[in-house]
Amino acid sequence: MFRSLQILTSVMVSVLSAGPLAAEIQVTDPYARAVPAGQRNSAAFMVLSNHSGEDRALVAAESPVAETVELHTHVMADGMMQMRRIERIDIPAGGTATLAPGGLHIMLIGLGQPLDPGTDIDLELRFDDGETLDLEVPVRRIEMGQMHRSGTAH
Ligand SMILES: [Cu+2]
Repeated sequence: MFRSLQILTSVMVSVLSAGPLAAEIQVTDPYARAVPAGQRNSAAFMVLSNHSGEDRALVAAESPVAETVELHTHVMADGMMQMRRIERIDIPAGGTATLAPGGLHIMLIGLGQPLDPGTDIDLELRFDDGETLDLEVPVRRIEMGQMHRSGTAH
């Protein structure tokens, strides 16, 4: 009897932390594409790392500089690279999601101001567990290379 009690008390109990889960999402190298005055759309990019043991997803974003912020990806359709709105960007447990020109991005639609290189914009990310993350995202000039000379794509 005494012996079994000893065994019981030595059992390791794993305590589930109820801490802020979004803190387990790390944002690396965020930036937004510089656009001149009069251009209505831009996009933001970053790497999202999930240090938690559960799959997470980015499900929404907001910014005071844009009327609408959407999550987008690029798909090949009819031989053309096209942007498509998506509901979520999955960040697997222990993994990353990379948002980059020509791929996944956060689309800033209806800009109320030019995005000048060297400035920052506020961007709020919302995750599937309801947590949010406030970012200050530097604006950078991005060469679109041979893909999009027009500067209209992201
Ligand atoms: Cu887009």
